[in-house]
Amino acid sequence: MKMRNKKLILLFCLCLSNICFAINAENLLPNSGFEKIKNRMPEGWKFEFGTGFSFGELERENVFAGQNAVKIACKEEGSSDWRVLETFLDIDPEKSYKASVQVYSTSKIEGSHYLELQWFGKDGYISRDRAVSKVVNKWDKVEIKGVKPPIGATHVAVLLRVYEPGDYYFDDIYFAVAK
Ligand SMILES: [Ca+2]
Repeated sequence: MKMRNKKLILLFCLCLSNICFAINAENLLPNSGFEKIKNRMPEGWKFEFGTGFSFGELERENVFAGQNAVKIACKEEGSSDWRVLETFLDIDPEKSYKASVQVYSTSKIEGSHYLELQWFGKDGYISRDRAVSKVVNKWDKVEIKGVKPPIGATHVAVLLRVYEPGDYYFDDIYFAVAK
């Protein structure tokens, strides 16, 4: 094969891998569809209660895809969320990140729930980026597109967070390097 053809093929492969990366960068979260179950809970995930009155459970009826989703039933204003067991993921501060999740909310209250990225550094919490769905009683995709971690950030907590009374269902969560 001529050298020029080899170069063209190489260039084509490089472009293809970049396109694949752009479309579907590796999900950094485990069990993102909540399909693997252990002790009646989604493996690798936990419900974290903060304040108010709410509880989290595995959902088997109102799901976006597959057999399972996660639910938060919030009875009283406060804060609680689903998160990975270790809470934090290490990040590369030079890179941008993106996240999305499918959400079904019964609440009409603005800011009732968020897909939330909380950035932390060596001295603790720095800032957050978040996205919300305004659609009620229907599955909707919520997205955070290409955010750069704040200066000093070393890790992130990806939270499916609820603040106001209502029932909230989450499925197919995604968190990845944007570029
Ligand atoms: Ca699922």
